[in-house]
Amino acid sequence: MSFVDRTRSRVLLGAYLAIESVYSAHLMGRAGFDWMLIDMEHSPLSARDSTALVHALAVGSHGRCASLVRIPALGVEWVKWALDAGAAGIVAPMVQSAAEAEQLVRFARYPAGGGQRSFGPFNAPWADLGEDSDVPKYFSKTAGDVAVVAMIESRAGVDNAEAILGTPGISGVFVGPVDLRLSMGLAGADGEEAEYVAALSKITRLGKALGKPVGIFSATPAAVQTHARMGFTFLLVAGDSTALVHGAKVALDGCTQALRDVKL
Ligand code: 3PY
Ligand code: MG
Repeated sequence: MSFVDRTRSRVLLGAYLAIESVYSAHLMGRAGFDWMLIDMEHSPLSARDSTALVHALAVGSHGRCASLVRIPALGVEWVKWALDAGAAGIVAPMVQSAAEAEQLVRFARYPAGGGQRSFGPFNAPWADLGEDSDVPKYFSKTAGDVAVVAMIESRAGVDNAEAILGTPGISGVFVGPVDLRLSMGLAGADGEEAEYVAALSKITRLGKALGKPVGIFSATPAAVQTHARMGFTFLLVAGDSTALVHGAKVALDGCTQALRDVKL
């Protein structure tokens, strides 16, 4: 089932991968997340790294975790490498206008889907664990289902949200709350300021009206509840690097506390 179809039945929980390690992608794949953002925007992952991570996630999760590659910029080469890896979708940062959304669709969709994506998905079959996976199957059956997600994370993006989300070939939008708030002169990943809340409400309202999923980074369990109630259907709630720091700290703090009780 495509990523977009999966968002229709329940709220999907995801994490990001920032560590260029196949081993760590396997482990994160096994954790049970519905989807994973492979973050080329804010981690220096090469195209080769992200291709390996897409494949490792498929294996680690037994094909259950959808990989969405966040490309570093709206460049045709990034879109090609991400989709030709066999990713379930791409996420493009800082889309601010219908023209940028149309450009993204041109790069990401084959001509049958209204774009100009060039043929060459030779790595794509290895993200599909089916025994019959091969390049022709990817081209004829899978490629049309890839999620093409535009990030709205600026005031301009919010102003143009209807045109961005309504662009044919755009599957949905993902809100970057930190950048959006920065563009509003606000700090942090969440808040209840009127302009910010109105922006999120506008985006979820549009998603519902157009039948397209909207996602967001939810920094805390409380934010997960708020965002789910608002109508966001795919949430980014954790990451490999933060999980590593958190897990190490929990172990260290627990043992430090335990040692205090030992009389030597
Ligand atoms: C942001 O909050 O700006 C993001 O890009 C989160 O992924
Ligand atoms: Mg951002």
